[in-house]
Amino acid sequence: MIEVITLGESMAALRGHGPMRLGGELSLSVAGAESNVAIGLSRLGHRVSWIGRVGADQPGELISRTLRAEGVDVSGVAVDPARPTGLILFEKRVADLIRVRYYRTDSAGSRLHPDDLAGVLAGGARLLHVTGITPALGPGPRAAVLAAVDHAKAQGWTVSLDVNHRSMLWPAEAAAEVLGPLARRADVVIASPEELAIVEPEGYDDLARADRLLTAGVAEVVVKLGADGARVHHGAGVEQVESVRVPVLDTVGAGDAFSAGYLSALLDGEPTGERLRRGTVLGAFAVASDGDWEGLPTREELPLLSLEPGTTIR
Ligand code: KDG
Repeated sequence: MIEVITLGESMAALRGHGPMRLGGELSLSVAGAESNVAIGLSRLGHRVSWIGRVGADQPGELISRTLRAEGVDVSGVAVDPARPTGLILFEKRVADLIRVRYYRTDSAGSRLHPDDLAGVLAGGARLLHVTGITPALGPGPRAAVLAAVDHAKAQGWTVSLDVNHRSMLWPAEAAAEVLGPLARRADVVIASPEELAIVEPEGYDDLARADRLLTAGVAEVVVKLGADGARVHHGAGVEQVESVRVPVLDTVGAGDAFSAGYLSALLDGEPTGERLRRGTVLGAFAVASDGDWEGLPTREELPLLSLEPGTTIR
Protein backbone atom coordinates (compact mmCIF):
# COMPACT_ATOMS: atom_id res chain seq x y z
CA MET A 1 0.00 0.00 0.00
CA ILE A 2 1.31 3.43 -0.99
CA GLU A 3 1.87 5.74 2.01
CA VAL A 4 2.80 8.95 0.22
CA ILE A 5 1.78 10.48 -3.10
CA THR A 6 3.64 13.42 -4.56
CA LEU A 7 3.54 15.15 -7.94
CA GLY A 8 5.57 17.66 -9.88
CA GLU A 9 8.21 18.11 -12.54
CA SER A 10 11.51 16.28 -12.56
CA MET A 11 14.23 17.31 -14.97
CA ALA A 12 17.48 16.06 -16.36
CA ALA A 13 20.16 17.77 -14.25
CA LEU A 14 23.54 18.78 -15.60
CA ARG A 15 26.12 19.70 -12.98
CA GLY A 16 29.38 21.48 -13.67
CA HIS A 17 32.23 22.61 -11.47
CA GLY A 18 33.45 26.18 -12.00
CA PRO A 19 32.17 28.80 -14.47
CA MET A 20 30.20 26.99 -17.19
CA ARG A 21 31.24 29.40 -19.95
CA LEU A 22 34.75 27.92 -19.71
CA GLY A 23 33.47 24.49 -20.73
CA GLY A 24 34.59 21.33 -18.99
CA GLU A 25 32.80 18.26 -17.83
CA LEU A 26 29.17 17.99 -16.78
CA SER A 27 27.61 15.14 -14.87
CA LEU A 28 24.08 13.99 -15.73
CA SER A 29 21.49 13.14 -13.09
CA VAL A 30 17.89 13.86 -12.10
CA ALA A 31 16.49 16.81 -10.14
CA GLY A 32 13.05 17.86 -8.97
CA ALA A 33 11.90 18.89 -5.52
CA GLU A 34 9.10 16.34 -5.23
CA SER A 35 11.08 13.44 -6.68
CA ASN A 36 13.90 14.33 -4.26
CA VAL A 37 11.43 13.96 -1.38
CA ALA A 38 10.10 10.72 -2.89
CA ILE A 39 13.61 9.23 -3.06
CA GLY A 40 14.42 10.39 0.48
CA LEU A 41 11.28 8.74 1.84
CA SER A 42 11.77 5.58 -0.21
CA ARG A 43 15.32 5.13 1.08
CA LEU A 44 13.89 5.27 4.60
CA GLY A 45 11.53 2.42 3.74
CA HIS A 46 8.31 4.29 2.91
CA ARG A 47 6.18 3.38 -0.10
CA VAL A 48 5.96 6.48 -2.29
CA SER A 49 4.39 7.27 -5.65
CA TRP A 50 5.60 10.15 -7.83
CA ILE A 51 3.26 11.52 -10.51
CA GLY A 52 4.60 13.59 -13.39
CA ARG A 53 5.07 13.87 -17.15
CA VAL A 54 8.30 13.22 -18.98
CA GLY A 55 9.13 13.49 -22.68
CA ALA A 56 9.53 10.50 -24.99
CA ASP A 57 13.29 10.99 -24.83
CA GLN A 58 16.40 9.72 -23.07
CA PRO A 59 16.19 12.28 -20.19
CA GLY A 60 12.62 11.07 -19.61
CA GLU A 61 13.87 7.48 -19.53
CA LEU A 62 16.56 8.54 -17.09
CA ILE A 63 13.96 10.03 -14.73
CA SER A 64 11.65 6.99 -14.81
CA ARG A 65 14.53 4.56 -14.51
CA THR A 66 16.16 6.43 -11.62
CA LEU A 67 12.95 6.66 -9.63
CA ARG A 68 12.16 3.00 -10.29
CA ALA A 69 15.65 2.02 -9.18
CA GLU A 70 15.11 4.02 -5.98
CA GLY A 71 11.96 2.05 -5.24
CA VAL A 72 9.57 4.90 -6.06
CA ASP A 73 6.30 3.85 -7.72
CA VAL A 74 6.18 5.33 -11.25
CA SER A 75 2.83 3.93 -12.34
CA GLY A 76 1.57 7.54 -12.50
CA VAL A 77 4.33 8.77 -14.83
CA ALA A 78 2.95 9.77 -18.23
CA VAL A 79 5.12 9.99 -21.34
CA ASP A 80 4.22 13.04 -23.45
CA PRO A 81 5.35 12.46 -27.04
CA ALA A 82 4.87 16.11 -28.02
CA ARG A 83 7.19 17.80 -25.49
CA PRO A 84 10.75 17.36 -24.29
CA THR A 85 11.77 16.56 -20.73
CA GLY A 86 12.88 19.75 -18.95
CA LEU A 87 16.49 20.49 -18.16
CA ILE A 88 18.20 22.17 -15.21
CA LEU A 89 21.82 23.35 -15.10
CA PHE A 90 23.66 23.57 -11.80
CA GLU A 91 26.81 25.67 -12.05
CA LYS A 92 28.94 25.34 -8.94
CA ARG A 93 30.47 28.81 -9.23
CA VAL A 94 32.58 28.52 -6.04
CA ALA A 95 32.59 26.00 -3.20
CA ASP A 96 29.08 26.38 -1.76
CA LEU A 97 27.61 28.90 -4.21
CA ILE A 98 25.58 27.36 -7.00
CA ARG A 99 23.86 29.07 -9.95
CA VAL A 100 20.75 27.39 -11.36
CA ARG A 101 19.33 27.79 -14.89
CA TYR A 102 16.08 26.20 -16.04
CA TYR A 103 15.22 25.04 -19.56
CA ARG A 104 11.68 23.92 -18.81
CA THR A 105 9.29 26.30 -20.61
CA ASP A 106 6.75 24.13 -22.50
CA SER A 107 8.40 20.98 -21.18
CA ALA A 108 6.47 17.73 -20.82
CA GLY A 109 6.42 18.26 -17.03
CA SER A 110 4.76 21.66 -17.42
CA ARG A 111 1.82 19.92 -19.18
CA LEU A 112 0.83 17.91 -16.10
CA HIS A 113 -2.98 17.76 -15.99
CA PRO A 114 -5.49 16.76 -13.28
CA ASP A 115 -6.47 13.74 -15.44
CA ASP A 116 -2.93 12.37 -14.88
CA LEU A 117 -3.69 11.83 -11.19
CA ALA A 118 -6.73 9.59 -11.24
CA GLY A 119 -5.12 6.14 -11.23
CA VAL A 120 -2.66 6.77 -8.40
CA LEU A 121 -5.08 8.78 -6.24
CA ALA A 122 -7.65 5.99 -6.50
CA GLY A 123 -5.15 3.59 -4.90
CA GLY A 124 -5.16 5.61 -1.67
CA ALA A 125 -2.39 6.93 0.60
CA ARG A 126 -1.80 8.43 4.03
CA LEU A 127 -0.07 11.62 2.97
CA LEU A 128 -0.04 13.93 -0.05
CA HIS A 129 3.07 16.06 -0.44
CA VAL A 130 3.05 19.06 -2.78
CA THR A 131 5.39 22.00 -3.30
CA GLY A 132 4.99 25.58 -4.43
CA ILE A 133 7.05 24.84 -7.54
CA THR A 134 4.38 22.83 -9.36
CA PRO A 135 1.67 25.56 -9.39
CA ALA A 136 4.26 27.94 -10.88
CA LEU A 137 4.71 25.76 -13.97
CA GLY A 138 1.40 26.60 -15.66
CA PRO A 139 -2.37 26.19 -15.46
CA GLY A 140 -2.32 22.38 -15.84
CA PRO A 141 0.14 21.71 -13.01
CA ARG A 142 -1.62 24.28 -10.83
CA ALA A 143 -4.98 22.61 -11.41
CA ALA A 144 -3.37 19.21 -10.75
CA VAL A 145 -2.06 20.34 -7.35
CA LEU A 146 -5.43 21.80 -6.37
CA ALA A 147 -7.27 18.65 -7.50
CA ALA A 148 -4.85 16.43 -5.58
CA VAL A 149 -5.31 18.51 -2.42
CA ASP A 150 -9.12 18.42 -2.83
CA HIS A 151 -8.96 14.64 -3.13
CA ALA A 152 -6.59 14.21 -0.16
CA LYS A 153 -8.73 16.44 2.07
CA ALA A 154 -11.89 14.57 1.09
CA GLN A 155 -10.18 11.27 1.94
CA GLY A 156 -8.81 12.54 5.25
CA TRP A 157 -5.14 12.17 4.24
CA THR A 158 -2.49 14.44 5.72
CA VAL A 159 -1.46 17.20 3.28
CA SER A 160 2.02 18.71 3.43
CA LEU A 161 3.15 21.76 1.46
CA ASP A 162 6.76 22.82 1.06
CA VAL A 163 6.42 26.44 -0.08
CA ASN A 164 9.64 26.23 -2.16
CA HIS A 165 9.35 29.66 -3.77
CA ARG A 166 11.36 29.81 -7.01
CA SER A 167 11.72 33.48 -7.97
CA MET A 168 12.88 32.51 -11.48
CA LEU A 169 9.46 30.91 -12.06
CA TRP A 170 7.22 33.60 -10.55
CA PRO A 171 7.51 36.74 -8.41
CA ALA A 172 6.60 36.61 -4.72
CA GLU A 173 3.31 38.52 -5.28
CA ALA A 174 2.03 35.99 -7.83
CA ALA A 175 3.19 33.09 -5.65
CA ALA A 176 1.41 34.56 -2.62
CA GLU A 177 -1.94 34.65 -4.44
CA VAL A 178 -1.83 30.91 -5.09
CA LEU A 179 0.28 29.58 -2.23
CA GLY A 180 -1.37 31.63 0.55
CA PRO A 181 -4.75 29.88 0.16
CA LEU A 182 -3.01 26.55 -0.55
CA ALA A 183 -1.03 26.79 2.71
CA ARG A 184 -4.27 27.27 4.66
CA ARG A 185 -5.53 23.94 3.33
CA ALA A 186 -2.39 22.03 4.36
CA ASP A 187 -1.86 20.19 7.63
CA VAL A 188 1.90 20.71 7.54
CA VAL A 189 3.48 23.83 6.01
CA ILE A 190 7.25 23.79 5.52
CA ALA A 191 8.93 27.10 4.68
CA SER A 192 12.01 29.26 5.12
CA PRO A 193 11.33 32.54 7.03
CA GLU A 194 11.14 34.39 3.68
CA GLU A 195 8.69 31.85 2.29
CA LEU A 196 6.57 32.06 5.42
CA ALA A 197 6.19 35.78 4.70
CA ILE A 198 4.96 34.92 1.20
CA VAL A 199 2.17 32.61 2.36
CA GLU A 200 1.34 34.78 5.40
CA PRO A 201 2.32 38.41 4.78
CA GLU A 202 0.33 39.68 7.79
CA GLY A 203 2.31 39.42 11.02
CA TYR A 204 5.51 41.12 12.11
CA ASP A 205 7.65 37.99 12.68
CA ASP A 206 7.74 34.20 12.17
CA LEU A 207 5.85 33.59 15.41
CA ALA A 208 2.97 35.90 14.47
CA ARG A 209 2.83 34.48 10.93
CA ALA A 210 2.89 30.89 12.15
CA ASP A 211 0.15 31.71 14.70
CA ARG A 212 -2.08 33.04 11.94
CA LEU A 213 -1.61 29.83 9.93
CA LEU A 214 -2.33 27.70 13.02
CA THR A 215 -5.50 29.72 13.64
CA ALA A 216 -6.50 29.08 10.01
CA GLY A 217 -6.32 25.32 10.66
CA VAL A 218 -2.73 24.30 9.81
CA ALA A 219 -1.49 21.76 12.40
CA GLU A 220 2.29 22.24 12.06
CA VAL A 221 4.22 25.20 10.67
CA VAL A 222 7.81 24.11 10.13
CA VAL A 223 10.43 26.80 9.58
CA LYS A 224 13.72 25.78 7.96
CA LEU A 225 16.57 27.88 9.35
CA GLY A 226 19.46 26.46 7.30
CA ALA A 227 22.66 26.26 9.36
CA ASP A 228 20.65 27.39 12.42
CA GLY A 229 18.47 24.26 12.38
CA ALA A 230 14.68 24.16 12.20
CA ARG A 231 11.66 25.09 14.26
CA VAL A 232 8.09 23.82 14.47
CA HIS A 233 5.09 25.84 15.63
CA HIS A 234 2.06 23.80 16.66
CA GLY A 235 -0.95 23.94 18.98
CA ALA A 236 1.15 23.12 22.06
CA GLY A 237 3.93 25.64 21.45
CA VAL A 238 7.23 25.99 19.63
CA GLU A 239 10.19 23.59 19.41
CA GLN A 240 13.57 24.19 17.80
CA VAL A 241 16.55 21.96 17.04
CA GLU A 242 20.05 22.83 15.86
CA SER A 243 21.44 21.70 12.54
CA VAL A 244 23.88 18.78 12.34
CA ARG A 245 27.38 20.15 11.65
CA VAL A 246 28.96 18.68 8.51
CA PRO A 247 31.36 19.89 5.82
CA VAL A 248 29.27 21.60 3.11
CA LEU A 249 29.68 20.28 -0.44
CA ASP A 250 26.39 21.13 -2.19
CA THR A 251 23.44 22.83 -0.51
CA VAL A 252 20.92 22.22 -3.32
CA GLY A 253 18.33 19.65 -2.26
CA ALA A 254 18.85 20.24 1.47
CA GLY A 255 15.30 21.56 1.90
CA ASP A 256 13.80 18.54 0.13
CA ALA A 257 15.95 16.24 2.25
CA PHE A 258 14.71 18.01 5.38
CA SER A 259 11.10 17.56 4.24
CA ALA A 260 11.68 13.85 3.59
CA GLY A 261 13.16 13.38 7.07
CA TYR A 262 10.40 15.37 8.77
CA LEU A 263 7.63 13.53 6.93
CA SER A 264 9.25 10.13 7.49
CA ALA A 265 9.21 10.65 11.26
CA LEU A 266 5.62 11.95 11.04
CA LEU A 267 4.60 8.77 9.19
CA ASP A 268 6.39 6.72 11.86
CA GLY A 269 4.22 8.42 14.51
CA GLU A 270 7.21 10.18 16.11
CA PRO A 271 6.63 13.40 18.11
CA THR A 272 7.34 16.78 16.50
CA GLY A 273 10.81 17.14 18.11
CA GLU A 274 11.93 13.87 16.52
CA ARG A 275 10.44 14.95 13.18
CA LEU A 276 12.62 18.06 13.31
CA ARG A 277 15.67 15.99 14.26
CA ARG A 278 15.24 13.50 11.43
CA GLY A 279 14.70 16.43 9.06
CA THR A 280 17.97 18.07 10.07
CA VAL A 281 19.84 14.75 9.80
CA LEU A 282 18.64 14.28 6.22
CA GLY A 283 19.43 17.93 5.46
CA ALA A 284 22.99 17.33 6.72
CA PHE A 285 23.40 14.24 4.52
CA ALA A 286 22.24 16.33 1.53
CA VAL A 287 24.65 19.25 2.07
CA ALA A 288 27.59 16.95 2.80
CA SER A 289 27.26 15.13 -0.53
CA ASP A 290 27.11 16.19 -4.20
CA GLY A 291 23.77 16.08 -5.97
CA ASP A 292 20.18 16.70 -4.85
CA TRP A 293 19.44 13.22 -3.51
CA GLU A 294 22.36 10.90 -4.20
CA GLY A 295 23.80 11.12 -0.68
CA LEU A 296 20.52 10.60 1.20
CA PRO A 297 20.65 7.83 3.82
CA THR A 298 18.93 4.52 4.13
CA ARG A 299 17.28 3.87 7.48
CA GLU A 300 20.34 1.90 8.68
CA GLU A 301 22.57 4.86 7.79
CA LEU A 302 20.59 7.43 9.82
CA PRO A 303 22.96 7.31 12.86
CA LEU A 304 26.14 7.66 10.73
CA LEU A 305 26.54 11.42 11.22
CA SER A 306 26.77 11.03 14.98
CA LEU A 307 30.12 9.22 14.53
CA GLU A 308 33.33 11.21 15.05
CA PRO A 309 34.31 13.24 11.94
CA GLY A 310 36.97 11.32 10.00
CA THR A 311 35.69 7.90 11.13
CA THR A 312 36.51 4.98 8.84
CA ILE A 313 34.04 2.13 9.16
CA ARG A 314 35.89 -1.16 8.77
O1 KDG B 1 15.01 21.63 -4.30
C1 KDG B 1 16.00 21.31 -5.24
C2 KDG B 1 15.34 21.70 -6.50
O2 KDG B 1 15.46 23.08 -6.64
C3 KDG B 1 15.82 21.09 -7.73
O3 KDG B 1 15.88 19.69 -7.69
C4 KDG B 1 15.06 21.53 -8.92
O4 KDG B 1 12.77 21.16 -8.45
C5 KDG B 1 13.64 21.92 -8.74
C6 KDG B 1 13.28 23.29 -9.03
O5 KDG B 1 12.25 23.45 -9.66
O6 KDG B 1 13.99 24.22 -8.64
